[in-house]
Amino acid sequence: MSDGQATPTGDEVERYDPLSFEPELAARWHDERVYSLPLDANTQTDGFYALTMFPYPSGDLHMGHAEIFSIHDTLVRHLRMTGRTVLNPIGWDAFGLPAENAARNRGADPAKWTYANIAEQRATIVRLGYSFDWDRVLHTCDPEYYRWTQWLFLQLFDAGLAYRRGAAVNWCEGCQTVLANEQVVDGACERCGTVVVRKPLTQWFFRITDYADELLDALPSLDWPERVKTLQRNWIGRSEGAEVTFRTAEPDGGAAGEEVVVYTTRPDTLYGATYFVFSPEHPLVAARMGDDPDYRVFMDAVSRKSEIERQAGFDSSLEKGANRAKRGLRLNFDMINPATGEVIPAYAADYVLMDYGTGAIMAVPAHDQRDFDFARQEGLEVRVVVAPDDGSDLGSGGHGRDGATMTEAYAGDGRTVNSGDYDGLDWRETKQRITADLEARGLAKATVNYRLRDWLISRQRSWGAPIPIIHCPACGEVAVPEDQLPVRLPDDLDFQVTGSPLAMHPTWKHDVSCPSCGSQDAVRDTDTMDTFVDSSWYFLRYLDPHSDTAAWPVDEAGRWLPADQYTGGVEHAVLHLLYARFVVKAMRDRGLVQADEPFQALLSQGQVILGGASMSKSKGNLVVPGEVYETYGADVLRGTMLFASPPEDDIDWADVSPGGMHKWLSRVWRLSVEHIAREEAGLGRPGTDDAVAALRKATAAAIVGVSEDYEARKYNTVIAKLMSLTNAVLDATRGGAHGPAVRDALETLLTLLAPICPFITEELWSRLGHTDSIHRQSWPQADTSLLVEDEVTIVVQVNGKVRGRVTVPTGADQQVTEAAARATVADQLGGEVRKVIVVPGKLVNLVV
Ligand code: ANZ
Ligand code: ZN
Repeated sequence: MSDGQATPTGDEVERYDPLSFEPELAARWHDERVYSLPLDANTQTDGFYALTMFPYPSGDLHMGHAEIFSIHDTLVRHLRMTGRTVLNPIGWDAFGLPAENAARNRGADPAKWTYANIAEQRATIVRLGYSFDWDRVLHTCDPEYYRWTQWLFLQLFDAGLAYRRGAAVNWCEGCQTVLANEQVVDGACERCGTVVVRKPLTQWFFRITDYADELLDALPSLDWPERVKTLQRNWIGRSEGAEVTFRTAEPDGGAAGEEVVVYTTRPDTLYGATYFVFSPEHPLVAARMGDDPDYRVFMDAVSRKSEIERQAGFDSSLEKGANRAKRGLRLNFDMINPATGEVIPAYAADYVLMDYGTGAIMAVPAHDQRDFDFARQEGLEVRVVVAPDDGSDLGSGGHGRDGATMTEAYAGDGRTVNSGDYDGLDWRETKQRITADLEARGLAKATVNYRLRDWLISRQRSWGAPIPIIHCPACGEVAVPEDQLPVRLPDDLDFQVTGSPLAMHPTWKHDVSCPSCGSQDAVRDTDTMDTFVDSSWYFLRYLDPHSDTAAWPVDEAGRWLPADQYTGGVEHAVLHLLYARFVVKAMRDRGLVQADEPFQALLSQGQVILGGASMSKSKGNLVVPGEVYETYGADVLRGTMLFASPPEDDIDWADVSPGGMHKWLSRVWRLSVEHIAREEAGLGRPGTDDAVAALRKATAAAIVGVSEDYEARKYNTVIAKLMSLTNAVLDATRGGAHGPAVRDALETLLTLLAPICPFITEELWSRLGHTDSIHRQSWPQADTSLLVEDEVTIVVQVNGKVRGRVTVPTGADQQVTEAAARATVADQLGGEVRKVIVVPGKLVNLVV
């Protein structure tokens, strides 16, 4: 900025130095609990529940946190200024493996490690001015919290929604633990690199599949991004098909053979089923192949493949590739196709999963890519039974309908062929008829299947909420009585042991007797819960986070749920959101929540990347909020984040300019302090009428435009418009205006900017002489009369054809308008005007 280096009074203009006032304001807002919503305000009916995904406390905040919190806080501050009562809590998702790893690798105490990280993150959040309710802070690792996580488990247990069964799990020998699919990378443990194997283990599950239909059907009612809904829909994976009964072909030809049921979504392709595949774990495979050495070798190889790899083979939507080779074993018997009566070969192959459908399939290589790949690999027949409607040859390049020359499966629409009486029907019609015909013969049953599995919640780890169950030799699984909760973690765990420190603790699990029969032989369950259980209900706990009488206040849950707005990363689009939805529905069914859903609206912000790549410590391209803060302060960091893009888009830090944001805020600062100095010096001259009118109009226009953009959450254009208003103020002052219109414009600018840059606006607001906080001001209202244009342009037509345009004063009457129109086209009339049609403010049509 080139204008004036000194105030009108001759003093040096004070530079914008955010770090000279931000820390003090931040501390005050925090210490005075300015943004706390008292518990008795819970009863408010106009309440807005603004929820943001709570952070995991590993190290300090990263740029992703700064982005989400900046978006979220802007939303919240704007809502408050528009008069809403906002519940804006924060907490920490504080259980989990990293603390345990720190304990194992560096001898840290997991609790100390966790709370130290929380303290660091909290300090950063305070410094950055995020207006959370510091009275409602929770940490999921606090006994006062996990007591109720355990209570939640018991609710589900009591409802029959928590159960134990044996399941093949991803097992890491190195960490001695079960891994979630996401923790298996290229078949190895994400943390230690050990090859992951499948191992049967007794595990706790939550019966989320009971809610599969509802979880799916309610999606349209949610104001969520389509892509997130699609991810959930695919994860639930509902499909309609039929279970069809096949039989084993017995060598003597006479015996009836054993029944084996398959699940298929395409019963219409039954005539194209040229072979049969069992999951390797299918009981019939073991029964028939038991001692076969090839079978042993095969099973050994299969067990080394992780669930995730097998899913990849199973999921036809994933790209085809060399690593998708399917492992198969020809079995020592055949099957009979119930439609054709043909004897078809039976295989076991790892692309068929035991826990989906029935664990066995009819393979239709012409129309299923997985089967096609396997058929080509094994040299099996490919028989076309669906022909494209347009009569084109499959694979067009002259392949004909010959399965032998197809290069990939055909999964499109078409007519049924090679299928006896069904030939010529649309495949959907065939699907219905074949299903009905087989049903009539007792060979099929229409069924619905889901990809969704029950939620495996047990972890053989120790920095988590212990599962509140006691195993008694006489009574079985017995719930820990509620008044004995929490089942506390011992504080003398040895993290150097192999396996679960909790299970290896010498006394912990034995220090208990059966609550039901008193047996001293009872032991505690030594598993802890998946941390997704902790985060599946924290938004309920915020309603009264320190209560020791209830997990949450049921009445108030009725008022606050579903949360009006949830902001967070798309990485949680599936599991966390699905689990929270399930828990709310299950609790609703116990009368503990009224809502059907936890989160009505969802905003998934983009990622912060650098030069097109994701940031990471290992790549050495990590920008941390702390650095930006040290140089520029919190407002610049926040403003930069929001100016970079609309909230949903990624931010490439290589393209943004904290320097540019700093420059603009410096200009706002200078304009304000100069104005204040002028007023104090009695130099507040109004300026010319034109300058004043132009500035007042720019101010009103900014209020209208910016308010709309806030509602639409287009914070980047909010900032752009405020930059324009800043320029309008600058123009006015350069033109000699220094009076009330400038003050109004500056105060409006600051008020409109307050949700984004809370510090500079608060500081200047107080320097402008206000004693109350800018954040408690109500939202500015525009004087819209200033925005009415004083002239309008009218279209002039002759005989309905446009012949010219003319401007008339706004609100001009018919006569004036008509006269102006006639004058404009006088030389084009060429005759007497017979009729005049006037559409006020728009057009005049002269008919000659
Ligand atoms: C014959 C067929 C023909 C199939 C065709 C598909 C296309 P979705 O839609 O995901 O539910 N399938 C069934 N159980 C399976 C298992 N345990 N492991 C691997 N694959 C299995 O998938 C259903 C289809 O996946 C079923 O329909 C079956 O293949 C296969 F042109 O049967 B289909
Ligand atoms: Zn007992």
